Amino acid sequence: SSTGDEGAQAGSGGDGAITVGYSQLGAESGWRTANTESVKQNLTADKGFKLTFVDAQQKQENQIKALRDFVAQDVDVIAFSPVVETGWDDVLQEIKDAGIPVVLVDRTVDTKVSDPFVTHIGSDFKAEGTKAGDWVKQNAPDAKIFELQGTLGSGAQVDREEGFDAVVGSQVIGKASGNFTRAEGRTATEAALQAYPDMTMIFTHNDDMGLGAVEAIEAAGKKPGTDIQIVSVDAVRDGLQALVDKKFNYVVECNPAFGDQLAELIKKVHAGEDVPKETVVEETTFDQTITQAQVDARPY
Ligand code: GZL
Repeated sequence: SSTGDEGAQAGSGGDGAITVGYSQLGAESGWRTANTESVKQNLTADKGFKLTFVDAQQKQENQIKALRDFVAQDVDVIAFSPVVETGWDDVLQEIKDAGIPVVLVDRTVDTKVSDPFVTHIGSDFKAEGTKAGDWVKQNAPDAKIFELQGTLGSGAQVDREEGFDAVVGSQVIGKASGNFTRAEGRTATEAALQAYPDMTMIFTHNDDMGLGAVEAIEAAGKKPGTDIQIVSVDAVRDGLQALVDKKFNYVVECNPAFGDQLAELIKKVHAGEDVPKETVVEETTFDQTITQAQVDARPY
């Protein structure tokens, strides 16, 4: 738990290190892998941390168990990226009662617990949806769009859909979730190609599902990026390669590499210093003018 100066050593991993319990939601996508890398590269012993990192395989019950274990271990700070927005009230109250500060990472929570976390760092998912919608409005105003949604009930899915649909919702002819994975993106697209034969575009909530959609579109004898355009979010290297290969048409970046900013936030939270309620990470967009050299230079 957070300590005063007299307790600086107690409960802080003994050697003055800040003990951090980190509940990562899974390893479902290239984005998540890069995010985990960034967290592990920055919450290191030589930077003053003692990190307990637990992967939940996209199961909320696994996250709740990990969070309860962190309370039992009386870590100094808890950081977590919630797989979905709701269902956290009990465990967030237990963490609050234990006096352990929470740093919310990436995805968001919807809870009735008052003041459940000290600070959040992540993307503005609604802005990402809006950017995708704006491109479609400009470049494909007659597109008939199938929306390939992320994990239903996750902040990323809810807000990307809200942002996108606010701009071009009238062009959306169908929706289904691919749970942010390549395999489920492929099966959802196979079904959508049957259900919506007049679709001309897919808006996918992440690159991994979009790459699964490419496989389904090609298996159906159609050309991704031409017969069926693809607008995606994340901008991991495989997604940007699809852009160079003209299989994707537009990619909105979602930046996973904020481990350094997270480390600074956790240090301030542990020290009881003021931190902003929200840190929105920087991110841009990419279209087919991207070069192979730019893709090769991407760190993840
Ligand atoms: C967004 C993150 C999403 C990514 C997906 O910040 O939560 O989850 O867009 C990942 O690739 O699965």
